[in-house]
Amino acid sequence: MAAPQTHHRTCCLCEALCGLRIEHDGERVLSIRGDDDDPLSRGHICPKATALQELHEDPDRLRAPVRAGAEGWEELGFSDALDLAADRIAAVQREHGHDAVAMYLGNPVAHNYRALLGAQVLGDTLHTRNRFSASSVDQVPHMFAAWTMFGHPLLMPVPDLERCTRFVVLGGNPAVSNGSIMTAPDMKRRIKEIRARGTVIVIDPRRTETAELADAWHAIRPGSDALFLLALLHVLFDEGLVHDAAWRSWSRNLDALARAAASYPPSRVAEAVGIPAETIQALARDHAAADGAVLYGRLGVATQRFGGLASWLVYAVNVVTGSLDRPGGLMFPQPAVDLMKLTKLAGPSGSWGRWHTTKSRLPEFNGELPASAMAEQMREPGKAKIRALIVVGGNPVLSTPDGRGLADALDELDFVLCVDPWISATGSHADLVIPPTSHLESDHFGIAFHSFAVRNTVKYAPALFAPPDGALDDWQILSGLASRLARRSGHRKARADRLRTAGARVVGARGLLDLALRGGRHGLRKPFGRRLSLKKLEARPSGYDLGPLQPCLPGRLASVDGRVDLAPQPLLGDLPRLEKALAEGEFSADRLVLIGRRQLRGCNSWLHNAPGMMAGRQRRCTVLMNPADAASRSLRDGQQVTIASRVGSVAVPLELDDGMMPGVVSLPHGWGHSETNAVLGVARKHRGVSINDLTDPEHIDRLTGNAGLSGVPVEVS
Ligand SMILES: Nc1nc2c(c(=O)[nH]1)N[C@H]1C(S)=C(S)[C@@H](COP(=O)(O)OP(=O)(O)OC[C@H]3O[C@@H](n4cnc5c(=O)[nH]c(N)nc54)[C@H](O)[C@@H]3O)O[C@H]1N2
Ligand SMILES: Nc1nc2c(c(=O)[nH]1)N[C@H]1C(S)=C(S)[C@@H](COP(=O)(O)OP(=O)(O)OC[C@H]3O[C@@H](n4cnc5c(=O)[nH]c(N)nc54)[C@H](O)[C@@H]3O)O[C@H]1N2
Ligand code: SF4
Ligand SMILES: [Mo]
Repeated sequence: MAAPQTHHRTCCLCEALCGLRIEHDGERVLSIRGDDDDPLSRGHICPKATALQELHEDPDRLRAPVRAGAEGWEELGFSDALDLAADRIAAVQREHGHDAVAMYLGNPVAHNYRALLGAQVLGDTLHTRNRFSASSVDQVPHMFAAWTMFGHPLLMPVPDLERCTRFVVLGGNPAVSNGSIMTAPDMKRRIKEIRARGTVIVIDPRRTETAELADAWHAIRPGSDALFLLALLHVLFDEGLVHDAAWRSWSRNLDALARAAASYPPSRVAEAVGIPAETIQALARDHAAADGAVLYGRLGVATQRFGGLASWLVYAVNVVTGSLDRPGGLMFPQPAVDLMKLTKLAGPSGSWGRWHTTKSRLPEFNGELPASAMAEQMREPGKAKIRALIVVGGNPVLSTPDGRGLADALDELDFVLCVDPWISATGSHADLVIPPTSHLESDHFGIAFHSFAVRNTVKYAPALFAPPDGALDDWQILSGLASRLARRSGHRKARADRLRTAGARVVGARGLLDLALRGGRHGLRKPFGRRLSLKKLEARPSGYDLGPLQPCLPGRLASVDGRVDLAPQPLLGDLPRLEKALAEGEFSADRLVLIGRRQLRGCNSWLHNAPGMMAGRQRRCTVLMNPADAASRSLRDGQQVTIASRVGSVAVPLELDDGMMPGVVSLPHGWGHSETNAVLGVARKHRGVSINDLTDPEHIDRLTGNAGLSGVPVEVS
């Protein structure tokens, strides 16, 4: 055995970007620890980091492409697999047009710069309007608000956790998720530090792990956040708590915002929201009085029927309380590789409603259609009918509404390709699965998440192990497929496609990253001398600290007039839909509704095959219910119950939990590893059920197209 060596890297399993020190002998990982010298994570890791070793060694991880044959999965070479995929996709596009081929990008794509750049090249070459991603079961409403208010969908501000004194968390559980659209490793320590300076408050239908660490928890009725926020604004305006400050000079439409809030006194919404009017009043007053208050809204705020409205109002509250762009408030990171600037180079920033889904008429946003409508687009006849699908690092059968319906629709398609290291529930329905190299066999740069980090830092890690001979990484697979398609293409832009894909392959993912670093905003600044480059980053394996977040408005705004729009027209136009829901009793406490939850030893649908993540005897896929709701239905703790929605039903064990708001039940997402052809030996033993066999494609934020995963009406028996 060779002498142990240390490799520095960044964990790619969640948004926290923790620095790792991996001891290895050149062939095998010996241990994985936190990197004390990493300027962002300062030594922190969570139990998931060690899964990187298990994922690398997992015998179920594919080392070669497989195709579905009469006798089950058959291995083939990478080059043959890419040729096969290109032939089948080109044939479908030739016969039925470019929209007949759809692409879905999953969450790991954002964690893998090679996949992100490769997917961009492939997407451009497909010329299809049927583009989808996990964004529309996640943060599209925040992007919509950022686009309409600040001018760019990626201009999403983050809480300045290092300096705030009052941190109010609406619909996020960072103690478990490790933070989202807020790259902030070691949330438990950060919460303690904020409490030592001030206050942490959680507003959530469940008394979450984060709520347990906070000063106060308020239960809120799922889907009612927009009403709550309007009432909060009502108090701020009504009691003269909106002061004159710098933000007035770079914002507009304050009057329209005040007019919108005027119709929502706390007394009017308290019952629907489930929070007493006096509490809403006190929350508004305390927020306005604190020096360094920040309101942070996340997944629970986005994945609901009024996610667009709620995301807008979260940002609006921060502006009118003087918190936007202020130390201790909600601030804009200034990363070394500025995604916003890069996407601006590629074309206009943001778009909405340029085309729609065939039957439900849901709008395109930022070049993508809602993932909730994928099955619909496969079934509905017409020019935009999907006949083939490419899934890159995604598992929509488990992660999008009515996953069962989607699985059935996949079986009707002419061709399904998954680019994935495993044969997942979605891969189970594929004709071809092409695996990229393991995470430890590729280099890493946090291209997406430095843009949302609570401190500006920059770091690059080379591959730990050399990939096996002939293996391809995500970039090589996706750009290789793109160049084959360009050669077979009959599109009027085929020549340009051939040039573009050839150019991209010559420069390579690493070369593109180097160019982006050299051209980035920190390119001419210290501490790395004149110009930042990959070479300089490689020489500093724990990365560079670029300092705390800095005020940067109005300069960083991307809106046409250089101002923040406090009351964007599309959002004002969505208020009648909220009014209608309120009038129709959508938020009534008599209706039992479903929400989701995350678990520490999981990563959406794909960490359940790592034995260390599944250790322990505790059942994890259970439905949580308030004891009072169980008593009124004569249900007992531990009993197997059936949960039914408009879309489907599942059977799971019941777990009583007085931390659940009455009228709300919670299931974790990412479970349900029962698809026949999936190859996941460990996960299958624990299977569980998929929450998305209950979530409803029609329970949606029609404004932004984001899935309404929270607040789905259900019955439990
Ligand atoms: N009901 C409900 N549904 C939800 C959620 C919820 O809270 N409740 N959360 C939503 C959210 S926030 C998200 S982001 C989505 C996630 O939805 P998806 O992205 O569709 O699903 P994942 O479970 O992340 O699946 C990722 C797949 O990528 C593969 N993979 C892992 N690493 C790589 C890699 O480096 N390269 C490639 N090519 N593949 C890789 C994995 O094997 C796995 O099959 O789920 C959403 N769905
Ligand atoms: N361990 C682990 N970490 C993860 C992941 C994982 O699967 N496992 N997934 C990663 C991904 S892809 C993402 S996007 C992030 C998400 O990270 P977070 O945004 O922190 O998401 P969740 O932990 O799902 O927390 C959402 C909270 O919203 C609450 N909620 C539900 N409905 C409503 C509502 O209507 N209103 C309000 N106010 N609250 C509501 C839920 O009870 C829950 O506590 O986590 C990432 N980190
Ligand atoms: S918190 Fe996230 S980035 Fe850090 S070790 Fe855990 S999974 Fe990895
Ligand atoms: Mo996500």
